Amino acid sequence: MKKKFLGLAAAGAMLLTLAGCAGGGTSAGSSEGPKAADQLVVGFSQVGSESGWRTANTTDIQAAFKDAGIELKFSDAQQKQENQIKAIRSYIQQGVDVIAFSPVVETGWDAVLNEAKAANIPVVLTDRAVDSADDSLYESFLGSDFVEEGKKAGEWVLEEYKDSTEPVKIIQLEGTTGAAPAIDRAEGFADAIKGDDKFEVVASQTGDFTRAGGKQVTEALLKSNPDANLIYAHNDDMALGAIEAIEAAGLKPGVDIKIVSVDAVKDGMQALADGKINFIVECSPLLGKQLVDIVNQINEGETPEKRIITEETTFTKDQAAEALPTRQY
Ligand code: GYE
Repeated sequence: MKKKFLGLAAAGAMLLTLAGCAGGGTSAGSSEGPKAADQLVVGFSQVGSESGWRTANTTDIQAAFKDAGIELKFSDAQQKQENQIKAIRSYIQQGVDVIAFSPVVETGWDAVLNEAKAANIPVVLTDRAVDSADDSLYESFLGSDFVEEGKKAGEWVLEEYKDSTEPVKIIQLEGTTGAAPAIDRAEGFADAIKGDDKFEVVASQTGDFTRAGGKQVTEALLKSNPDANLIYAHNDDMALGAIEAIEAAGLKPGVDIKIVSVDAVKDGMQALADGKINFIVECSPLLGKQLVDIVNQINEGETPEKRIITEETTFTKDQAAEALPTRQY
């Protein structure tokens, strides 16, 4: 099987030589000029399917490439960096025109990104950032400003408790350890509340951005912190898990324990409209169209913006009720 594949690859290389393309590379935006949309191939490595946000993000990206008539090779890494590295290596081997991926964690990408660079395949980061000193390893980073999201959550907390003189005990449900949105949402929130020492984060643990994780961590943390006033969840799914744990403990989510979260997916918005979550900071998963635009720019030999920040808002209970009927995700 393997031999046969190598044979085909060798035959392909010969054809390329005959066509006069050898040595120049065939990736999009190279000296041969732009390819037609139906000749373009993009390899996309998704984080996983850990949350409602992620599902919406996958659907949107797949639909956008279908609409554009561009082939999208898709792989789900099940929240494991090693799987993403494997997928990227496989896209390099297949000689796709552009590789896009949403890095599950920030660090540990330099080696594989250098391999893509050596193969002359441009890389686009979507949704999450990498922590690398060398920003020539990717063309563009498309996604939200997570520090800003954490700050908006913290500012809501400041306002909500502005008249209170009592201490405010906060449980933080962190996203996946080492992931850009977990690191940045914690940082933005901490920054917003640091000026007033009545706010105290009494416990902070990862729920891995999942509903089950949010439930389990909340169950445990409510036992060790029965006097907690507020939960700050790095995403709606963990907040929804927390609601289950709070109710199981005989308490009222949104009243006995307030909840602020990030994303604004439909289930989260419903819980907000129902008064079980108190405030949501939006994080849009609808990145497909912009990703297609970036791929087209690269194909045309243009330089895309290095950083494209998603526009987003925040929701109160009433705003959620109003937005729900037409909410896309
Ligand atoms: O907030 C969360 C998801 O990377 C912005 O990942 C994304 C986050 C999103 O699992 O729900």
